[in-house]
Amino acid sequence: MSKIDGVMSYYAELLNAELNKAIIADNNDYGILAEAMKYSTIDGGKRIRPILLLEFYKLFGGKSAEAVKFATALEMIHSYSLVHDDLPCMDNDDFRRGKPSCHKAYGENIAVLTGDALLTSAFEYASSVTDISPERVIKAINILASAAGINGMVGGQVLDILSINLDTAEGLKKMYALKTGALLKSAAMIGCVLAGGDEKIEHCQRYADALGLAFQIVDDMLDVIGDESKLGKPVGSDEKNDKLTFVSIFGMEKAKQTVIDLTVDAKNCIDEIGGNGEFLKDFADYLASRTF
Ligand code: GRG
Repeated sequence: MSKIDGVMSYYAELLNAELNKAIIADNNDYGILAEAMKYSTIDGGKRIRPILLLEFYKLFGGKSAEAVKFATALEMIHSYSLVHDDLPCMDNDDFRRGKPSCHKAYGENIAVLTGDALLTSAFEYASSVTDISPERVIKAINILASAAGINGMVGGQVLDILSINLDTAEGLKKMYALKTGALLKSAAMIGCVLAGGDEKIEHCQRYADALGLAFQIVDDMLDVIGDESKLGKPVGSDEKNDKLTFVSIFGMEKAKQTVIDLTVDAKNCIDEIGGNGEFLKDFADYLASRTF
């Protein structure tokens, strides 16, 4: 196993254990909801956002084991977005993370409620941190809420589903920055503020902006050249849905080169921060060359 695979499987275990703690139904009458929430979060996904959060926290000298609650909350919000995005009224996808999507397994009504409960429980879990200063926790919660809401992921989803200004490169990048980038950026920023590294927050934002755009371009590339069995979802959906993507606008070669350039920029930010950021640099390379 490569070093990066080892680190990722460590985080995967950690997140599975934390999600089990975070998702609890006090009453068995609605235990089905907890089951659907766990189905949609545990044992799946690359855990990119929690990894970024915890690695930035470490980079800035954070010591509290409770930071993992924020990492878990972030993953719950990300998972809620996937559950809702797969619904028939959105992308109508039957598979997610290699298994039937939540509404296929539990029905549409429970899938809507699963997303709702993941979103709200995420804030309950993050705000239960006790050994990080309340000022830092409030700041982090504000970053998380703002990244997830109208001026972040949900706003980006609206630009996407209503195809608002997606026929220009600028419009497309704006949609990516909100829909995909905002949550990734919040991971770096939350890690930074929880550890008290605020004076370097702009470097964290720049790293995450570059990484987020590269991540989305790779996603577009994989929709053309990816392997369905590795991705755990069908490929070719952008073309099928007549969606403009970075690849359809600029072509595959320019897309590849842009990912390389963005990755170099992300790694430069880590050098500018200083300290031991080797993992975050390796992670940028890893995400740029991902095949799933
Ligand atoms: C429906 C509120 C709402 C928002 C939807 C983020 C989003 C907005 C939808 C997700 C669908 C999607 C394909 C978005 C592009 C970003 C992306 C590639 C998400 C998948 O993230 P990964 O690769 O997923 O980190 P895993 O499964 O590894 O966690």
